[in-house]
Amino acid sequence: MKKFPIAKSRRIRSTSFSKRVESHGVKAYTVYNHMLLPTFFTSLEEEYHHLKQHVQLWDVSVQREIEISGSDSSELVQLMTCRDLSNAKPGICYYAPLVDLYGGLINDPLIYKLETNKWRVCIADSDVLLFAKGIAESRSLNVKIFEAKIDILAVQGPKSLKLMKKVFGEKISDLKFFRFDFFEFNNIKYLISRSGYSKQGGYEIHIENLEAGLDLYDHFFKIGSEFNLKPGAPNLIERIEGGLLSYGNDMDIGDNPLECGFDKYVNLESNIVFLGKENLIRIKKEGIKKKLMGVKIEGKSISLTEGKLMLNSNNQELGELRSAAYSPKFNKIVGIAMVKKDFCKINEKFQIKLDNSIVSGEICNLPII
Ligand code: THG
Repeated sequence: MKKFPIAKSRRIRSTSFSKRVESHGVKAYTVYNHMLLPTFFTSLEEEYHHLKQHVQLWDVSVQREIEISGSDSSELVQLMTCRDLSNAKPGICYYAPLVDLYGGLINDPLIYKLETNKWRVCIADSDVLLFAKGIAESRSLNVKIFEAKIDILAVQGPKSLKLMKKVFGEKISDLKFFRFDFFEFNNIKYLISRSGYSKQGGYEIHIENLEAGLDLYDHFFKIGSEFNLKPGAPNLIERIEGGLLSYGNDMDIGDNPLECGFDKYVNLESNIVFLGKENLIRIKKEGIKKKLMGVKIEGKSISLTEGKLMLNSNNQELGELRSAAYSPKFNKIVGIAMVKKDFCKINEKFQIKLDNSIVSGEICNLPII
């Protein structure tokens, strides 16, 4: 397949690490939140194996942080999400679906409460800044909303703790999954969360001093060879197997959080106020008509770049393939599909047309095990 380079411009923003990533040999970028996101350096498959055995450093600055502060900031953050944040505490990461008036998914960020009236919404790929500003204006809320000048490095993989200890000291061992705290390197303080877009474990370093961040990046590679540290990026194969959803790929504004399996983050019983609450209550009562499921498909390669790929059975469409990649673990294609409710059964068989030939597949759970 012919490949086309991305023409860079001011609209397609670089991160403070783009030059570093390029000197380390990035092979392809995608665009996410109007910004460059590396996709791989060697190959998806090589990096998949490396990520599961060693440790990687990722430039995930595209996970932009929308800062919301002011006396009405908690009200605004709660208005945007169906997850009950009324008891949210600083130091904890909250994965929270953002929904519109109709219950349609706007984004699926990690939300960090920094202090009583200061939040950071670390977003997936959609313009949450505009959504937040629209709500704040229409309700005359006393808030300040802006995209923070923060870039993020993720350290991911089974050796991430050992590497992080060498840089930030023994204290990092105390940090539990989905918690955040402040740690120092070279007299600079960093907010670090034990989180990241892989199932291999790791940390995300939120960098405000972008100059110092470059030194940190170089320091990692100076000391990382004993852990076989390599540059990397969110890995398509690993994240599909792990069931980590990708906004804009697996789900979008035409899907609601119940269809995406976010049930435990849809808190309809509590007395919180958020947009779309009435509609989500109705949707839950009526029952959803489709749901995100895992799929396994016979085949060695797949490309989702040209139009929709439908799952069929007996001349009936039973779902739409939203993400897919060849998995060396299963020696099959693995994917995430939005499947009509009647067909959301484990081992349910289907056919799919790939490259003009019809191949078979079956529905499975997420994560794919
Ligand atoms: N890290 C941070 N911000 C982000 C992402 C991230 N913002 C955009 C995007 N990624 C949001 N999407 C996800 C998807 C899954 C997870 C995090 C962000 C995730 N899920 C865990 C899981 O499914 O196993 C845990 C969920 C839970 O326990 O609540 O980690 O990667 N900062």
